[in-house]
Amino acid sequence: RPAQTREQLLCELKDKARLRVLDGSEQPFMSLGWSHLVPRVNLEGTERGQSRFRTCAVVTSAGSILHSGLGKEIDSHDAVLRFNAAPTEGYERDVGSKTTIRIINSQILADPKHRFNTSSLYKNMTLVAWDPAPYAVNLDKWYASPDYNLFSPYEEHRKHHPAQPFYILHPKYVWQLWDIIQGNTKETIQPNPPSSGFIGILLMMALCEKVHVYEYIPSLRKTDLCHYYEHYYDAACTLGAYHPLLYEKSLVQRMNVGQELDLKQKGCVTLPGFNSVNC
Ligand code: NCC
Repeated sequence: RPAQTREQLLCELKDKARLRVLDGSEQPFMSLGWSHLVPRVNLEGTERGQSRFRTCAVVTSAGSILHSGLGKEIDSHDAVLRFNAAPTEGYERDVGSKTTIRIINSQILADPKHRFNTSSLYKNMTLVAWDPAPYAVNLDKWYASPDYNLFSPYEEHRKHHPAQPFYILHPKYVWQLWDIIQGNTKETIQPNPPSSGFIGILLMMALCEKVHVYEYIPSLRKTDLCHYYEHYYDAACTLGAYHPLLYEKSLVQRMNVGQELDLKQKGCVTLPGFNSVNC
């Protein structure tokens, strides 16, 4: 049954969207020795019931963040999450300069054009990667043929930079988020995983007391410019084609506890972290 109120929705998410990363305890990763490969500290960083960060910012890559002047506000948060290859250099006034966590899809690891191993975009921060595995996840099959090969670059990177926290999201977590979106949407949504944006928002709700999301729901600056960092125009970047973006976004809008004016002027949605939700 779909959640009726904001409180019900938040409680459903808190209950079902439990953060899960590959930890080497399942096959084939167990035999591959991944329990020694993955970071020893867990992503949440603290005991249950305590948040790792107080206030957090999720900065989407949407073109509408250009000329927002939100940089200072974004950097004032304890932790800032960014996506894929989104840069800060040259855009500090609008997007800030702090990056605490970066979520990357498997294309970033697999496609040489992103220079994952050498680019400074992926250094000095926590990395969280994911790959669109099939819905009925079989980890052996997924390891043998991921959408984009993220496994060998991950293994390499862990060996060369063991001190950098770097995780791969469990595909069951990604599909669990899809189930929650479908369960709260009247229409039948496409059977493709949620966008990195939705995944990042839910991840931060597990890590922070309060989450401020910028330009996921577009402000009055709404534009067809896909990303703030490149000259490419496509309304599908904001509204969705492959990802169920429209449905993810309406779900996030239903969870907003912030002001209507913040949404219009800053494209800012405010969400309570799971530890701040009492069910
Ligand atoms: O474009 P992308 O996403 O990297 O953007 C990150 C997240 O920001 C939100 N967004 C972005 C643009 C926009 N106009 N409105 C938005 O709301 C979305 O929530 C989005 O998830 C992805 O989700 O991983 C995605 O990645 C790109 C691409 O792979 C990477 O940028 C690496 O080059 C995908 N584009 C293509 O595959 C061509 C995109 O579909 C989804």
